Amino acid sequence: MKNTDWYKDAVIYQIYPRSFCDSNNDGFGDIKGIISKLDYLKELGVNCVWLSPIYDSPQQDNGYDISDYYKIYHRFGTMDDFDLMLSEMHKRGIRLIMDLVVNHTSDQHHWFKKAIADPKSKYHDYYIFKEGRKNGKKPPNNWTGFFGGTTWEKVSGSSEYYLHLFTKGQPDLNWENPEVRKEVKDIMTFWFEKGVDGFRCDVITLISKKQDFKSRFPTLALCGKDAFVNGPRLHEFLQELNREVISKYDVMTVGETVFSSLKEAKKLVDPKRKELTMIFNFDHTDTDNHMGVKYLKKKFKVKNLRKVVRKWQYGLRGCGWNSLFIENHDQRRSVGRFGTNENYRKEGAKMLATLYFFLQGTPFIYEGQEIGMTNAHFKSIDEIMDIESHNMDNIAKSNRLLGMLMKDTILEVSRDNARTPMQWDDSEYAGFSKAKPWLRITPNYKTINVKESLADADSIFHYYQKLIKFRIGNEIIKNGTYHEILTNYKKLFAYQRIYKGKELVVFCSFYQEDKRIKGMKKYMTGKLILSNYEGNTSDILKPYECRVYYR
Ligand code: ISL
Repeated sequence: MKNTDWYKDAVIYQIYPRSFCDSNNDGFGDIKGIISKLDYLKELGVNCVWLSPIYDSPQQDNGYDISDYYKIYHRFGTMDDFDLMLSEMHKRGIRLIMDLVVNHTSDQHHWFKKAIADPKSKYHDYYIFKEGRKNGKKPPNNWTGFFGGTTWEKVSGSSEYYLHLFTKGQPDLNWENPEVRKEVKDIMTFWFEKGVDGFRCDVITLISKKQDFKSRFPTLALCGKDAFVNGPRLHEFLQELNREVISKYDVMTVGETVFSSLKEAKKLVDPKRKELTMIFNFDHTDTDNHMGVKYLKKKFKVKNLRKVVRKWQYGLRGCGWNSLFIENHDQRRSVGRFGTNENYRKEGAKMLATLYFFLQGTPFIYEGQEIGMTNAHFKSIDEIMDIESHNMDNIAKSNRLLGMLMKDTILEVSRDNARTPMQWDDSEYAGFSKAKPWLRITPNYKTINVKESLADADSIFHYYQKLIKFRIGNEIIKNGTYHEILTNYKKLFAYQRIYKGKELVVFCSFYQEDKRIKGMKKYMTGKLILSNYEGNTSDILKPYECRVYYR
């Protein structure tokens, strides 16, 4: 079937399965738990789900280390559970996007086990093995990976090392090998044949590597980046997947593209080039750090956010489609982030939601975002499970300078902030489970939970419900041009979307006090369709106020 552009009217809800809902009370979320909450998602109004990996895995990186692409991890359930979930979603008009993690596998995948057991087997060339320097005493080069430290692990009893850009339990696949690409195409076909509606492609811009494997000039983080990000055959590989598999189904793909410039992104999502439908860029989530390194925190400024939104709204207009998000399973929560303040949780959450929902692109909502879940406020590394945080903690402990730079930051920016169990109600374990969960619940679950949100007409949940309803099928949001207005205010983000003589005007205040906005009145003609403070119609915006006018 030909690709259609249903994705332009999609609102996608991301589920992190181990933290969503636990049906069998083992402290770990599962597929049956997800099925039990589909009516909740329907009520919220989303029409698509992105499911983080549910495949068989030793779970070193919570499923982003896959040991069998054709099997469901037993704690999530069975393939029958999966089939039921998919049909129950489709029954409700909810599509499903799976996570495709094919830059690397788990070291427990049978390909890798065979590659190690017999260097002469064909599977040896499925991965990237290189001779170490100094007769195997030193790694093949000085590259460093995403979770800190060398990207090479020595094969015991051999002078060879294998490449892993993430943990050593995640060996990188060798995409130069056509058999590897054939395996990936088979995996995609298997899931598409089941009726899955697309893939979120994990770190897809890392799949092609420069083949010199030489040391690079040493850098603090990600040394060798130029060799493994946006490699020379990236577009060729994606076009091959598209031509041979993706184009045969009515599906969408969203590539996770770490360090993708706009120029690169345009190539990835230009429909004429037939690669990906859209990508996740991280420019906006990097507005509060230096050089894309979240441990190097920087003061957030609205003008920097405006700048990156402008860059992508103008940049992809007419030649590609944006994805829009403020949270995911790798990012800390947005409440209290991006210039907002936990003391104004509801106001801030609604304001940020408004800011990104009226932009051009497909919005994603991460589980719990719709009820304004907060960061976990970890007190010690012992409360954290994420392997990345532990790796960083070890690095910080072994290096005084880094230790000082990263002091306190690890707890604050840990990915586990977003991974605490979903807060369904105020019962013990927040209605997520009846058993102690795999990661501790955020203590505020007694007041911040779904039950409370559903009962409160003014809740963040109900606000998202309105936003979603308003935006699905709205031609101005889908097609309108983007124009910033009133940019002389440091803590105001205001813009118009214009289409066929109609317009939406969006005001988002990041001021923590009342602020008169001179020049606002002229945009306030027309109908006030949405706001987070009922009854305010003056040109004085209240703390974190947002308003949308239609005229
Ligand atoms: O989370 C990050 C930093 O804290 C990112 O650098 C992240 O590692 C990067 O965006 C890649 O993320 C994806 O691939 C990883 C996995 O751990 C992440 O959960 C996934 O989203 C390796 O598969």
